[in-house]
Amino acid sequence: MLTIAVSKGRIYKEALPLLACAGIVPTCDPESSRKLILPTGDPGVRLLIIRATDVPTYVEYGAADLGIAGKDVLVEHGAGGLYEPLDLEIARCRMMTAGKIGETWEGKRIRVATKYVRIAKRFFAEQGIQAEIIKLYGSMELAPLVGLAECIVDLVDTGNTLKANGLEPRDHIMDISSRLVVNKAAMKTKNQRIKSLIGDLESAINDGTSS
Ligand code: PRT
Ligand code: MG
Repeated sequence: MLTIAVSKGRIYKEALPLLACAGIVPTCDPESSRKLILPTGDPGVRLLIIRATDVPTYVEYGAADLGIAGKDVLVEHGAGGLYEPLDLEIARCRMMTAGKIGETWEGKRIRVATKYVRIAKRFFAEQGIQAEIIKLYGSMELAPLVGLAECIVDLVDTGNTLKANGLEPRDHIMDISSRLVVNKAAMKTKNQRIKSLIGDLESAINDGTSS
């Protein structure tokens, strides 16, 4: 049995066509079903539907053999315990700093609100900027509007969320896309099955299946 951990929402939607190319088609939809374990047309493959930030944990402990997770989540988790053999080139966006339109923080000690504490700490340290990092779990855009922080570190795609809240993007920290991650023991014990899956996904990406 091959177990693949994936989060519902944008990653699931964009991964579906790629998985289909590898012969993996879930038999029900996680948005309408409440099932957390989705069987697929292949009796040897199942999907676990979990929170995006939990994917590296399930894979690292071997509760899932493979997973699909954003680079943001992997960097923040610390991906040392996992293999990351493939960039699936889906759910793309950019990790950026942002602040109130027209306001600058140059030369000041600043407060930074973010879900990405590790990434933010590293970025501001590299810039030589003194920053107090405030951990939030969502809706980071609110923080500068109510004086919790001068700056946020968040994912930006179209930029519409920032704009709708009177914020503007500043520094580009890194490009983000979703990656295939593999449990290190499973890579050995299920090597052939996993290698062939990676091969199928690779061809699907090169054929432009997800775009
Ligand atoms: O939603 P939930 O709390 O369950 O978990 P999650 O937010 O971690 O999951 P989900 O499904 O929202 O995101 C999963 C992954 O998708 C992330 O880890 C990223 O790798 C990837 N991804 C790609 C994004 C975006 N694009 C994105 N735009 N994740 C979030 N956003 C958010 C962003 O945080 C901001 O609030 O969308 C908003 C910005 O979008 P624009 O288009 O307005 O700029
Ligand atoms: Mg979300």
